[in-house]
Order: sequence, then C-alpha cells, then structure tokens
Amino acid sequence: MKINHIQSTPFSDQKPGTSGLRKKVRVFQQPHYLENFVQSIFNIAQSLKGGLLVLGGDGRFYNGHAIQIILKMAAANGVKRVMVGTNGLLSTPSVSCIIRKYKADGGIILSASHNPGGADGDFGIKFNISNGGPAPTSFTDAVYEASKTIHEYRIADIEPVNIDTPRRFVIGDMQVDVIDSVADYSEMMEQLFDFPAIRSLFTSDQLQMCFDAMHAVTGPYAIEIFEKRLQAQAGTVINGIPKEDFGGAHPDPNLAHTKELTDRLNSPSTKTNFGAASDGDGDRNMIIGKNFFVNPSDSLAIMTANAHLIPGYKDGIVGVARSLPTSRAVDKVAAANNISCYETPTGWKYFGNLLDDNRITLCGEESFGSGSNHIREKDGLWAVLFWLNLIAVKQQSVEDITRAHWKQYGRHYYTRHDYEAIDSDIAARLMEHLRAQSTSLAGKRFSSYQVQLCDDFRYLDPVDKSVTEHQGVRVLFEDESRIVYRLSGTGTEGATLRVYIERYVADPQQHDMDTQQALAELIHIAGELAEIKARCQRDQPDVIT
Ligand code: VG1
Ligand code: CO
Repeated sequence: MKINHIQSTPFSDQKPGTSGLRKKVRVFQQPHYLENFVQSIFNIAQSLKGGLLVLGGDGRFYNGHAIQIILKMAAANGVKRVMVGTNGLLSTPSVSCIIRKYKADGGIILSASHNPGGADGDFGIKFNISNGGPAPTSFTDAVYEASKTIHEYRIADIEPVNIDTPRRFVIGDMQVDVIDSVADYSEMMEQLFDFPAIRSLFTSDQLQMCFDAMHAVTGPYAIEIFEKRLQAQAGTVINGIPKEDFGGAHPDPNLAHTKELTDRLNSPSTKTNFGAASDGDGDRNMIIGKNFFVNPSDSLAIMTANAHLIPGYKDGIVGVARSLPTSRAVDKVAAANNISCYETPTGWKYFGNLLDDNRITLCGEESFGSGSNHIREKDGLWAVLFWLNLIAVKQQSVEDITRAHWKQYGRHYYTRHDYEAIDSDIAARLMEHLRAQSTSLAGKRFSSYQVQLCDDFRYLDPVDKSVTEHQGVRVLFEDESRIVYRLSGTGTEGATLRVYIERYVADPQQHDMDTQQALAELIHIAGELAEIKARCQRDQPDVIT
C-alpha cells in the first residue's frame, strides 16, 4: 500500500465546540480541511496507532465522502482495525456502545447532530475516547493546537471501498469490519428494559405509538426495536429512512420541528397516545403524550424518581447530574432520596468522569438529552424505551405520570429562549455586560423577585480536579426561580444567545398554568437584565422550547 504525505497549511478555525467541530458543509469542502482536522486527531490520539477505531455518522451530506477519507487516513496512520457501520451509518449512542463493547481505543462520529444537513447545511466531526464518551476539553484543546501547526497529513493511495453490506476486508495492514449498524445497540437495549412488558402494551393495543425519526439516523434503529422486536404496528416509525438532507427539515426533536408527529398525537380522530422523536445523530429525545408535552428537565427528574422500576436500574441509582441550564426538578428528587446531584457545564463530556467514577447513574440536559451509565453519550431511543417501560409498569399515561410527579415534588415551569444568528461581537458584549453586573446583583429586587446569588458559572470536576470557567451567567432568586444566560457552542452562523428561565411552584393547585404565562414576569426581567432588545434589536426569540 502506498502512503501519500500531503503537504498542507493550517486553518485557524478548527476549535471544537460543545460537541466536536461543527461547520457549514462548504467549510469542510475546502481542500485539506477535513484531512487536517482528522490528522490532528491521529496526532493526539496516539493509542489509535496499532489500535481499534469505531467509525460512523448520521448519514448527512458529506458523510460518505468523509468515511472514505478517514478509512484511508486510518490505514496510513497505523490503525490496526476499524469497525465501520454499514453505509457509514452509526448513531452517536451506538458508537459509544460499540467502543465499550469491543474495547476500542476511540471513535470518530460524523455528525452535526440537530443542525440541518444537505449541501448548504452543516457537517461535523467528533472524537470519542476509549470510555465511549466525548473527548474531554484537554483532548480537544490539544487537537486544536495541533491543527494550528499542521503541515502534512498521511493518506493511503487506494480506491474507495465498498461498505454497503457487513463484511471484512483489509487496506494495507489494517483490517476493516463493516458491521451491522443496529445489532449491538438493540441487544443492549433488550438487556436494560423489560421488552415482554413493553411488547404487550403494543400487542394489547393499549398503546399506539408514533416515533418520528426525522429522516435521520434513528430510523433503522427504531424500526428494528419498536416494529420488529417490540411488535409495534408497521408504520409506528415515521420519516424512518435516513436522508442526506433530512428531507429538507431540521432534525431537532422539539415541538417547533415535529408537526406531523404532534398533529397525530393531538388529533381527536387518532388513537395515538404516545409520541417520541430523536435528532440527527440519535442522542436526543422528545416524549409527548396525548395533548401533553414532557419537558426534558422533568423527564430526567421522573426517570430518577422511578429508575428502580426498570430492570437495568433495579438496584437503585447512586447519584445524578444535570447541566447548569437544566431545571432543578431533578435536584428535588435527589434531595428526597438522599443521593448526590451534580451540576456541570453544558455538554455531555462533563458527565464522563462522574459516570466512570461511579458517582452517578443517570444524567441529563434540558436540550432534550438524557442518559445513564450504560454508555457515555446521551441516548434518544434509550429514553423512549425508559418511558415505555415506565408506562408498562405504572399502567398510567404520560400525562398522569408527569402530573403525579409534580404533585409529589412540585413543578418547575421551564423555558428556553434562543436568539439566533446574532452578531458575534454584540453577543460577546452582552455576556460581558452580564458578567460585569453579576457581582452587584445579589440582594436587588426586580418586581416580585429578589436576587439571591449571581455569578459566572465555574465548574470544578470532583474527579480530575480540572476547572472550566465562564460556563454561563446564572441569576438565582430567593424563591428558587432562576435565569441562566450562555452562548451556544454548536452554531455555525454568528452567535446564538440562550436564555433559560425557570420557576418552582410547589402548590398542586397552580400546576395548570401555561408555561410562558407562568414565567412572563421572569422573562421580562431576563430581557431587562441583559438589555436584549436594545443590544440585539430583537423583539422576540427565534425559538422557544
Ligand atoms: C447544545 C445543547 C447542549 C448539548 C449540545 C450537543 O449545545 O445546548 O445541551 O449538549 O447542543 O447536543 P449549545 O452549546 O449549542 O447550547 V447534540 O444532540 O448536538 O450532540
Ligand atoms: Co445530537
């Protein structure tokens, strides 16, 4: 096998964000752009030399092209074996599962997650380490540094290889195993959940489900698990064939992007009474009942309160973690059950140490992500199965389960307001303005809310003692309400300001308010404190979840 050493010059913008390097497809299409970043990964991840690499992506435009390049570069960089999903498809959670099961040295996931795809959309690349989780910041910082000085990359001189069916072949000294994309993952789910109990929900017609795969990677997984193994009726999975452009849609599972699904749930003429969706790479989830939406922060709290009812967690849980902006609903459950609750920066990579150190069993984020110690990524289908298993045990609807939870623990009204594509300088100045105020806000009163504490969130990892600063400005009020501000680390156009607002209401008599109304006063305060209207020239957020 001939190995070419290609001369190249560095790009200055290859700094990974919240979840890998995410850019417009046309940025990745610049000559040597993808190759430079991949070589930087190989330069830092030394254990891949002579090691096992897992490779796959969410099937978006450029996925197939990138897979071929990475295979050739892996061979040229001394990787001993690659496991690649058939047609280059692997969901993010299944990569994590496969890395752990086969003791791989790392994995490369090609995905921009919930960002739109297609030639004009986004592409991304992310590296996971041998525990199956996203590489920690120390690793991604090192990759970024390497990318700034790179001057050549190595690539095998071979024709594209055929990966459309499971098989084994060699490229030079490297073995390539094209694997069934869904088998290992489906088997793992069957071990965690009570499949016979869930199956009888479907076969008895008690539950009619609709799962929206959003033309993204979970389609084949969902069809295998729900329609084949659990015998939900054919057609339960909609938009189940992965498309390069996600059918022109936005593969983000929230109420704004799942109209077909919500119409099915909310129409009086259908019997559909359980709905779910997942994102581009399969790590997010949305759960809905008939005319009822489960807030993801509540979902984490409900899972925590009921985990012992699920076979995979029957011995109970050791602790939980949530990201800073996630509502504090789970904190109430942790306190009542006397287990630890950790608050981390945004992004799954911060949960890895806590899981590896066995400090937590479950974790989650407000951004439609939840997961457990079964892998080291958030896991969309896992969350859906968790809810199905819960319904089978409790014999209650999604709404009844959620309302009972609020009654016991109180309700956290919660919303996130996103202001997208703001000028980056304006966004940076807005955050500066908030930081400058943060030291003097405590004790001040805004209409009926009194500030208890305000700071710029800093995380001390209790396991490796690493410190991560500037993770969001949080304003805590005396009545347990809270506002958090931060800038997105996954966008590809300008800056996105995220404002997270929550209010705790213990009294069950007040659990029926409309969320935006219940939070109206705090939403107003959030706008005033950050001077959003004046600074960003925006009257309304672009997306409300
Ligand atoms: C967003 C979410 C964050 C999530 C990240 C990756 O990041 O807020 O909670 O972990 O996306 O999710 P940001 O920096 O844009 O707020 V995914 O499904 O893209 O892997
Ligand atoms: Co995702």
